[in-house]
Amino acid sequence: MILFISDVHLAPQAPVVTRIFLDFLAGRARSAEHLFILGDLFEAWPGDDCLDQGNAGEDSFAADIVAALRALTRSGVGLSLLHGNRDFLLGDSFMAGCGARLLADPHVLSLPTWQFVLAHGDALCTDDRDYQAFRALARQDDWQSAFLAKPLHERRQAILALRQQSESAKRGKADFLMDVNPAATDDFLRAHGYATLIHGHTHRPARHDHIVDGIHVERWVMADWTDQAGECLCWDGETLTRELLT
Ligand SMILES: [Mn+2]
Repeated sequence: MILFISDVHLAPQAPVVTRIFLDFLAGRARSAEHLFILGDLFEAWPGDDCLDQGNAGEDSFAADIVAALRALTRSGVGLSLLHGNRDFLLGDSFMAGCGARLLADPHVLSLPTWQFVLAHGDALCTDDRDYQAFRALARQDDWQSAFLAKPLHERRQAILALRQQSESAKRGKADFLMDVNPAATDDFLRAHGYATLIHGHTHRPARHDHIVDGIHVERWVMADWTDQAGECLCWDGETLTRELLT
C-alpha cells in the first residue's frame, strides 16, 4: 500500500498539526510500503543548516521532525519528497537525515497496476504571473546559493517578509489566479501520458475528471492539514481512497 500526503505546513507555531503528523508517522504510515510527500511539508525552510546544532535556537523543531521521518524509514517504509513552494530549499542534508529521496517535480510513478504523475501543483497555476516569475527565479542555482550564503537569521527574516507580502497580495487576487489553469493542466496531462495526476498546493481538495483528447483522466487534489485534521491518499493497488487523520 502506498500513501500520499501534501501541504502539512509544519511549523513550531502549529503544535496540533505537528502532533497529528507525528502520530501519522508512528502509526498509519508504518503499514505503508512507501510514503510520498508532495511538497510544503514545512511552512518555511530557510536551509538545511537550520538542523545544525547551535543553529536550532530554543527549540529543536526541525531536528525532531527529521528524527521522526528517520524512524519511519528505519522501520522499512520508503520515503520520497517533492519540493513545495514553501520548502523548496530542502536539500541533501535533510534528505540524508531522513533517509528520503528527493524527486523532481513532476514525477512519474509507474506502479504494476497503474500510472500516476505526482506534482506539488504550483507550476500549473500559470495565471499567477507574479508568482511564476518568482518561482522561475528562486529555482535557479545562482539565486539559491546567494540566498543560502546569507546568515540564517537574515534568511528567516526574508522568508517572513515574503510570506507577509504574499498574504496581502493573495487578498487582492482573483479566485482563479490561485487555482490551476485548465489549459495548462490539459497540456500537462497530455504530456504525461494521461496518467492520474495527484497534487496539492491549492488547498482545494477534490477529484476532478478531465477529458483530454477523448481520454478520461483523473486529477486528485489533496487537502492541506489543519488543526482539525490531516489527510492522506491511500493506493491499495486498485483504488485511491482519502483518509482523514486526526
Ligand atoms: Mn504550496
